Amino acid sequence: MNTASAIPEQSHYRICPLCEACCGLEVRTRGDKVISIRGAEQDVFSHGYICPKGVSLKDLHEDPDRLRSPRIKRNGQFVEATWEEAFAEVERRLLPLIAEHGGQAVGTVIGNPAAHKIGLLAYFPQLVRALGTRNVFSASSLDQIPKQLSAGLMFGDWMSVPVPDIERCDFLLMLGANPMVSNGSLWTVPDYRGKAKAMRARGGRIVVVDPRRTETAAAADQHLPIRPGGDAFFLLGLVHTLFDEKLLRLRGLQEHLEGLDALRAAVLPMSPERMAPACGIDAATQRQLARQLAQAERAAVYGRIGTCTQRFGTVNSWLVDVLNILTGNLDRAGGAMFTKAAAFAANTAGTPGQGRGVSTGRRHSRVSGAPEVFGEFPITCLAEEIDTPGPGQIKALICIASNPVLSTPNGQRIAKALEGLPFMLSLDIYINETSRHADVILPGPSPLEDVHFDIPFPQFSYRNHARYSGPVFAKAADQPEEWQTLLHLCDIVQGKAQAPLAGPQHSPDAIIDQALRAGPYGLSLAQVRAAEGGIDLGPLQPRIPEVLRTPSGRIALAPPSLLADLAHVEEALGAQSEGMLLIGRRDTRSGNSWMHNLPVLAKGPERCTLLVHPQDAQRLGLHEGGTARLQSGDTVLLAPVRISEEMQVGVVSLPHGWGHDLPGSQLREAALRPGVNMNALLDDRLRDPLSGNAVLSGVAVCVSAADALASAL
Ligand SMILES: Nc1nc2c(c(=O)[nH]1)N[C@H]1C(S)=C(S)[C@@H](COP(=O)(O)OP(=O)(O)OC[C@H]3O[C@@H](n4cnc5c(=O)[nH]c(N)nc54)[C@H](O)[C@@H]3O)O[C@H]1N2
Ligand SMILES: Nc1nc2c(c(=O)[nH]1)N[C@H]1C(S)=C(S)[C@@H](COP(=O)(O)OP(=O)(O)OC[C@H]3O[C@@H](n4cnc5c(=O)[nH]c(N)nc54)[C@H](O)[C@@H]3O)O[C@H]1N2
Ligand code: SF4
Ligand SMILES: [Mo]
Repeated sequence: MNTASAIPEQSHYRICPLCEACCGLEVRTRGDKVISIRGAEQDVFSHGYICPKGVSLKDLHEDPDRLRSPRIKRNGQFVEATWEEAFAEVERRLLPLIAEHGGQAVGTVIGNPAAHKIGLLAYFPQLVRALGTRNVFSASSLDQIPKQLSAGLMFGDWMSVPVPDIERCDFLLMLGANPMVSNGSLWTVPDYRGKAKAMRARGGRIVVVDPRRTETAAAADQHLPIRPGGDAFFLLGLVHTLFDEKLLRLRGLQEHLEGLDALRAAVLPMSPERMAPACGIDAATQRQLARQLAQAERAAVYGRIGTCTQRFGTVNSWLVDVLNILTGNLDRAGGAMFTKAAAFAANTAGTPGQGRGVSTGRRHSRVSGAPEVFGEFPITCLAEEIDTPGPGQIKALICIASNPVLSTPNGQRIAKALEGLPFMLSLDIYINETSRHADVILPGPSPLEDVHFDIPFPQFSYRNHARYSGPVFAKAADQPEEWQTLLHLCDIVQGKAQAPLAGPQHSPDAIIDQALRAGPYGLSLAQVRAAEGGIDLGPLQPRIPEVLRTPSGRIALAPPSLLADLAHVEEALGAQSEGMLLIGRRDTRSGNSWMHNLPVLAKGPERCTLLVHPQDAQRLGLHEGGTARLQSGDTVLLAPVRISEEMQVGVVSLPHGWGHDLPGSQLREAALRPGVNMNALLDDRLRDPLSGNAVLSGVAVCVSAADALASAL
């Protein structure tokens, strides 16, 4: 008998931290080796579903490029350091800057993976407070902040975002989302594919509005190819039709609404006939869809990132819920409903049915004067806050689980700004396009060494549930938890560098237990832990008026700032753009900018390709497998061409998160097929002014053949 087989195989339950679906996984191990990763059948929420990324946790755990100890930059080179040395270096470099310029001069960025990690999410605010900085930036302003703002204005809390009750729904209208690939966003719904299939098998209909015939659109009943950026016009056409054709059906919502007349007046001029040219969907189709929505027994409208990353992101997000309300589908079984999370939800705390609501613009960014939203400034203001001299300039940056050099429009300006920055600290697990600029890098443990309890996603889930998973492996003795690192940074900033790392009484477990006990189900951590695979808390239930936290205790149907923005929608009606419109796309085997180093995901055909409609390809002289030249301003990218009828004429698609050929990154696998960074083409000044969200879609670029000679042969 050899020693390997003498070590028993073990099975561990682990919630996947890699996307919003939060699937339960079964990780089988022997000793310190991962043998297999599967969907956990016993999971009450995901029932055994898994995607290829879940399997990649093994590669992530084993990745030789993943940092297992801190790095300090000495003479331009990273050297390995102990934790003591690294913390001492932070103290030595950061404290004098704070002493000279104040805590305000320290910028903070927190990125996407933090949303899945309680150790980062729950303790980041303490670091911000310890610094006393207003310079807080995050991936939210590249993503969902418009939806949070519209939900906040309408329902009173930033997290009160209704989700489709897909298991009881008959008609789903979906805009700007591709859950078949993304696995859902602001809608925690593992196995969307299976649920959509079941819905259609029951006779339900799914209509997808997307510039590209995506995987989700191809599997739906109807695909409406919208002009990129055209959603506000389209949604207004639908809302107008509901009033115009007297299709309103408010059901029990009527007594909980305010602003119906103001809304009616505002949409009066927005007829489908006027909106059609701007959205590319004809008036008859808009009217018919509005009728179908109004007549469906149980319908839901859902809009996601494609509707947020536009000039009218907040208006779009608002109109999606206006449609849910006017058709009587908000807060109703089979419609768009509010999840009731077991812990951490502001909409289960305080006085039920009333609250302070939300506000924005309590302060403004120094250079562009962008309003603060949800405690943050737009991340597209980061570079200018670093590279524009003057009082209040950012002199040091703490970047946590974020890669803005690749994920943010004009990331090349951020890279340049970081080069000139007096001090940068990264909390990251790789030396990548952003962390290569750091002076100190502090890595977190492997995800398999971490506890998992989600704060945001159980607030957007298709079903109520409570789940927790412990670490699969013990971490190295000297490796701090990420929350300990954050708390120790607070100590350093407050001049208490000698304090020991925080003990278990400060751990996430203690916070989770408290939050569960204070939550609406009165659970404890011990109870949730004991139930491996989680506790099912049942289908979504109606929550109006209890869920509302608006000052009036009503749903605000016509928030003044949104009505005011309609004047700009009106102005944009006749706008023309030149060139091809560029949109993004996600791939099953990717996770934004940082998962291209994992062999199990990296294999297969090249994925950073430009999708082009055959007619455009012919007109531009592009051919399958050839090279396209994309230009915007001074920036030129070369990308391999794929010709596809999924595209609409005049629109091209390139995925984001690529461009792994920058000097100094240490991502060996990713560097083999680096791809190009589509964000290098985007303009960091283009934002939705209400939410500060970046415009990532529908931006005009010049496309031509880079290999014109080759194609002529
Ligand atoms: N053009 C375009 N751009 C986009 C988008 C788009 O659709 N189109 N999407 C946007 C969206 S939705 C988002 S959310 C953003 C995401 O943008 P970012 O917030 O920048 O996130 P990622 O690109 O996922 O990079 C995550 C970083 O976290 C690190 N990391 C991973 N795991 C851990 C961990 O456990 N601990 C720590 N400390 N670090 C870790 C990775 O190494 C990487 O550096 O990108 C946005 N950018
Ligand atoms: N495999 C994989 N999964 C992921 C990620 C990943 O990178 N890879 N990222 C995760 C993250 S951070 C997020 S936020 C979620 C996002 O999850 P989703 O919101 O589902 O994101 P996408 O798949 O980008 O789908 C957005 C869709 O909007 C469309 N679109 C573009 N412009 C417009 C427009 O003007 N109008 C309309 N109506 N549609 C438009 C695009 O063609 C695209 O199909 O995915 C998460 N899941
Ligand atoms: S769908 Fe998301 S949560 Fe589920 S296994 Fe894949 S990456 Fe993990
Ligand atoms: Mo995101």
